[in-house]
Amino acid sequence: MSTAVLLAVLGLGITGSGFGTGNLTASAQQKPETMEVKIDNFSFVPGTLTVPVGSTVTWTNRDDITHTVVSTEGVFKSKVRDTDEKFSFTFSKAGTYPYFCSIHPKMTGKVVVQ
Ligand SMILES: [Cu+2]
Repeated sequence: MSTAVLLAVLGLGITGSGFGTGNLTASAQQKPETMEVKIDNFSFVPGTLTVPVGSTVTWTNRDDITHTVVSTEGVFKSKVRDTDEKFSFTFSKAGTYPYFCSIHPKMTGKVVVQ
């Protein structure tokens, strides 16, 4: 799933053929992107990520222990992610989306969609 989305984004970037496909459809003027958040040493890096509406954010666990990515407001929730496992979510509405790791609740981050 995340590989397919990434390939779709790369393909659109090269051909410039538009944004009409799949879950990357966006109503905003800004170009949707695929952005990465690293989970490293019990932290989300970057802690605050700002993306255009329609962007897909992929979290990758770089720790050797498990983590989760859970929206504080229940918008998204990953399964338990082990080392090098990923979780992706596409943000189709503007807003601020705080999240945390349900295993280590002191780990917090947020995605700002505009
Ligand atoms: Cu954690």
